[in-house]
Amino acid sequence: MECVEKLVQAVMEGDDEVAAEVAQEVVEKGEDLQPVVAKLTEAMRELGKQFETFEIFLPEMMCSSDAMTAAMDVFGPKLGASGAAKKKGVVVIGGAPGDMHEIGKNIVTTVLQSDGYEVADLGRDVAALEFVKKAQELKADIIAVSALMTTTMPGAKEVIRILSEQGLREKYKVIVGGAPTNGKWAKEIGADGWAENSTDAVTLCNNLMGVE
Ligand code: B12
Repeated sequence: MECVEKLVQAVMEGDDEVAAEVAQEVVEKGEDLQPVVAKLTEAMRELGKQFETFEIFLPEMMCSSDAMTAAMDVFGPKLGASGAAKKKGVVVIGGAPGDMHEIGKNIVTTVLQSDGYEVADLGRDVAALEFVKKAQELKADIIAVSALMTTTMPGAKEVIRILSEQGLREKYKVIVGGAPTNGKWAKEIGADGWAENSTDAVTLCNNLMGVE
């Protein structure tokens, strides 16, 4: 348990080298990684609050982002390895156009992969048309758009508009998420679902795919 706390501390302090090292220790100790990821997510949320109340500033936030990414890079393959053997579905995920935030999207990606989904992560600031093109190329089941700013939320609506315009809307389930979003907005823009966090994102995808 002690090394999990050390890991949370490394992320809070923004030390990516220590975060990577301790994440490796956590893996070697055979810890259940899902609750560890949940704790790190909680820590990032706490940092988010501190950022908003000017207790910490951009450089600190960026260091913590790097430390979180370093830990998730170590966990990613391990979470995948412990995941379901059978592919549950194909998800194309990305950050909304103009949105450079990626931590939450990366967590959702990793957790979906660990639950048996094939996930194509298009990265951040993804053009709406790119989501559609990739979904067609990969014969995806779900398109997932992550928006962290009120100004980038319309990007998700644009993805849905393009799908409708191209007569493809029925082919894909579209899900949305990110701190400023909510279920009401998701309904308003005609999305198939919204989830508050990575655990709920898995439940949402399972429900949409009709799997457990
Ligand atoms: C970290 C951070 C950054 C980092 C991003 C680093 C990175 N590599 O991602 C840096 C410092 C670079 C940054 C930059 C900026 N940021 Co910033 N940032 C944040 C902060 C503090 C935390 C976001 C975060 O990582 N949270 C932790 C993760 C784990 O949570 P999450 O992202 O919400 O994800 C979870 C859920 O939402 C959900 N989820 C996420 N995506 C999806 C997708 C789907 C499909 C589903 C189902 C679920 C889901 O699951 C995730 C895991 O549980 C937020 C504040 C906040 N409270 O959100 C501001 C915030 C988002 N940033 C903001 C702003 C304005 C900016 C900047 C313009 C600069 C600035 N003035 O601060 C630039 C934007 C550049 C751009 N064009 O995008 C504003 C946005 C305001 C708005 N208009 O809505 C916020 C709200 C802060 C604020 N109050 O001012 N930021």
